[in-house]
Amino acid sequence: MTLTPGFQGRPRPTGVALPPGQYEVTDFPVLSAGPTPRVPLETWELVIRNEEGADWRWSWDELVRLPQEDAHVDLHCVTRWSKFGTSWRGVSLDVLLADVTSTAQHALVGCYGGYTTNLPVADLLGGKAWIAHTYDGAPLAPVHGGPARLLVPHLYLWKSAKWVRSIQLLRDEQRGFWEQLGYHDYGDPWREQRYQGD
Ligand SMILES: Nc1nc2c(c(=O)[nH]1)N[C@H]1C(S)=C(S)[C@@H](COP(=O)(O)O)O[C@H]1N2
Ligand SMILES: [Mo]
Repeated sequence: MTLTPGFQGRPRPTGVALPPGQYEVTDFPVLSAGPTPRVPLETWELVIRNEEGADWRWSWDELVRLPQEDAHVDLHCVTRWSKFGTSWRGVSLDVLLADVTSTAQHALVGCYGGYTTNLPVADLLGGKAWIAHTYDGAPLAPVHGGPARLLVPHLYLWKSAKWVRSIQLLRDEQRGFWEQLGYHDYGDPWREQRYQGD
């Protein structure tokens, strides 16, 4: 196996390493492009809109009554920190998208507070993405996206939209906040897709 130069973190299971250009942290940094929105659970909702403009909506009560999953995943931020072995609980996007009629291949995720990010619909499916509301056994802290955030840990963390509110399914790709500013449309940490053209 290849050892990552300069790796100083805790021992990792054989074959598990940092993506290129990353270093390990043990704290949980906060990166937000604006203030933390406060979203009361009574008015919280998640909306998935398909390419025809039809909506599927879930209230907080409806979300927490859906089948829940635990996810134990590594996080990789484009600012080069990675955090290993984080524990989350939430609803798989497979569950939410099962009801939705769509053949669209692109998604634009929207948030309370106005942040957006884009990714392929395929990356929301197949057990790779969750609407996460619990971190380390406790309600997700507002600074980290509570009451709920998208969690797509196989992509750089800017795709894991905090305070998630909507997912628009689109025939044509539409860029989100960081993507419009030059960050990568896909953002695979293992291929070091930080900026457009990487
Ligand atoms: N709504 C929203 N989601 C967001 C962001 C943001 O500014 N607003 N920042 C993104 C970026 S750049 C990163 S690295 C992660 C940081 O998540 P954390 O603050 O929980 O570490 O959230 C992502 N999701
Ligand atoms: Mo980030």
